[in-house]
Amino acid sequence: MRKVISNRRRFLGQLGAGASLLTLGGCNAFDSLLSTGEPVFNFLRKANVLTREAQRALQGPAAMAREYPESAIRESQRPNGSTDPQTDEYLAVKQNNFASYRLQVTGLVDKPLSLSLDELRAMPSRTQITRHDCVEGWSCIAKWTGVQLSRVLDQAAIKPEARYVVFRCYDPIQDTPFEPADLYYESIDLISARHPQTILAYGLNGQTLPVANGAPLRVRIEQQLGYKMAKYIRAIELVDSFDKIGGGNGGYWEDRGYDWYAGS
Ligand SMILES: Nc1nc2c(c(=O)[nH]1)N[C@H]1C(S)=C(S)[C@@H](COP(=O)(O)O)O[C@H]1N2
Ligand SMILES: [Mo]
Repeated sequence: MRKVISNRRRFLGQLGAGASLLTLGGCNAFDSLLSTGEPVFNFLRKANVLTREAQRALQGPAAMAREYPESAIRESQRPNGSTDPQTDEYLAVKQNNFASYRLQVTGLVDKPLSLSLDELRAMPSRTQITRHDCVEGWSCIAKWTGVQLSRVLDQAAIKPEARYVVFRCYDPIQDTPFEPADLYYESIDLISARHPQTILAYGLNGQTLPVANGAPLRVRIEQQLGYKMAKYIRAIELVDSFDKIGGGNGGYWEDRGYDWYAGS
């Protein structure tokens, strides 16, 4: 199963090495591909989807994602998607370093929670240096600190019928042509949710998580692609189906054609 991943990485590496104009620096590895030609990008994406399917079949969602040494962090995490939400609700909680922020944990739970950042920070933390892969064709290695989602789920005492965790975010993506302009949301199953590397992150590279990267709280789901890792999390909802949420496909980008299980 390691082989599948390393093959993909080798493939990406060769692609980079072959294109002499590329600067293979951390987060920006495939920028020039994106700007020079759609066909290359589409080719890359198809290859990505193929290996993703193979990985899902062979590796499964329970394996640990690779963790890196500090020396692998070469630049700051490249902000992508929403980077500065402007909704009234977000601007209100953003004041005073998110002092009024509360993470709501609702739905199929016996003990609904409303957790402040201090309460989240007081729980046992996990720090991991991992590689973020975006479907747009760039990767970035960064150090993330947060609380394991499983600990929050345990505190909320989720009901046996709960099957998925839905992340509700503060931000709409305004610059897409889709209607209605839904707020960003994502969902994962309980296997991904209880994975030891699935954390609700409030720290990035030793600092407080910046607004551009999802402050005050974003999820890290290290076996999956960037778009699964919801930023600006307002609430976590336990559900038995996501049929009636958004477009019914389990996430903002899934409603626009992306895979729900996005193995990286
Ligand atoms: N709420 C929210 N979460 C989001 C997005 C977004 O636009 N809004 N973009 C996704 C995508 S496509 C990626 S690659 C990562 C980017 O995370 P970063 O800005 O920390 O690099 O966030 C994901 N989570
Ligand atoms: Mo992404």
